[in-house]
Amino acid sequence: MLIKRKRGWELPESAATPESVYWNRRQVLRTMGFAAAGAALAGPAMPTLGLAQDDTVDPTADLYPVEANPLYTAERPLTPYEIATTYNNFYEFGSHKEIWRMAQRLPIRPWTVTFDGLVEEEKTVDFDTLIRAMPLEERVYRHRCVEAWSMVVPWSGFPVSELVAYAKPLSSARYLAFQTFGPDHFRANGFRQSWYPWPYVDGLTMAGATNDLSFMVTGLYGQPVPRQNGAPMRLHVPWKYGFKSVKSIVRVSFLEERPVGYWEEIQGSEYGFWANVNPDVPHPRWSQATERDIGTGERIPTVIYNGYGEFVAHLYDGLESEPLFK
Ligand SMILES: Nc1nc2c(c(=O)[nH]1)N[C@H]1C(S)=C(S)[C@@H](COP(=O)(O)O)O[C@H]1N2
Ligand SMILES: [Mo]
Repeated sequence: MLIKRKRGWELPESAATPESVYWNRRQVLRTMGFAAAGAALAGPAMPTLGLAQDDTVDPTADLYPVEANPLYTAERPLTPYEIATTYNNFYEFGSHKEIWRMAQRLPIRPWTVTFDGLVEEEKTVDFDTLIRAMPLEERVYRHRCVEAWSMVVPWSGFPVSELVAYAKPLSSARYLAFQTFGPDHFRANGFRQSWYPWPYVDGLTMAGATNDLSFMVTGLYGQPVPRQNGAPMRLHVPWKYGFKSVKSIVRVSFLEERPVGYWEEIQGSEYGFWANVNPDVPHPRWSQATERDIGTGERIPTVIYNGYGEFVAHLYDGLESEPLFK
């Protein structure tokens, strides 16, 4: 039984919600005829930022907060909630840093996840069923984007190895591909860029996916993960650049051949399948030697494998001939 504790970063709703969403919600409630909208907004059961669109209670909200795993902490301060949930990359919604507004329109229920390819039996499961079969915990991970910014976030979720066990892959499976929703699910704004290879996809080796660090995220800051951060379920692979951390996953495929990721397809010359966070391999247009912490604004040195080398460096032994860090 997990004990619900009040956490330092559990801000009151009004403090944690960007002002425009907050006021917009008040507007909605007023339109609906809630005279005591102000009082209702202050209540503890109010939906989170991720539910600004429909104002329904997330059916998994009762699962949070989850117990923190003391193995995964960061020496840097946590990035404030309002920054981590408003400074995002989610190209389906556009390429600017304000996509969090657009993302509020993404329908996240019903949501199913399909397991296919080299598995004992292909299956499609409802997300709310899947999450209740998984052992949830919280991990503080650093998150480093190719664009040379980073943040530190308390993510909730479960090890990807648990998802792999649930999917029952065949021994012939060597790679996994994680796929985001496509235009058939929701016509996001960025889909207008029809020349891009939608849906967004990226992959890992079986060894990478079952490494202790690989984490399937369903929540952050003790709440269900907001849409702009990849609701209802996204990957987080902390030793790799953020582009591996596929958001809003609808399909997990087990493959014999290495999948080609969305970014690799668009610009393979920049960072490919094997790329890890590495200060010594610059982007063609900028250095990766340092990064800006978006919470503190400080510029800090970038560390190989984002500082997680003790967990993952061995994954790359003997792979010297692969274009590892490119
Ligand atoms: N479907 C999808 N997943 C995605 C992206 C995207 O554009 N679409 N961007 C990636 C990149 S480049 C980064 S840095 C992280 C950003 O995650 P965050 O917004 O939660 O910080 O999501 C990754 N996952
Ligand atoms: Mo990124």
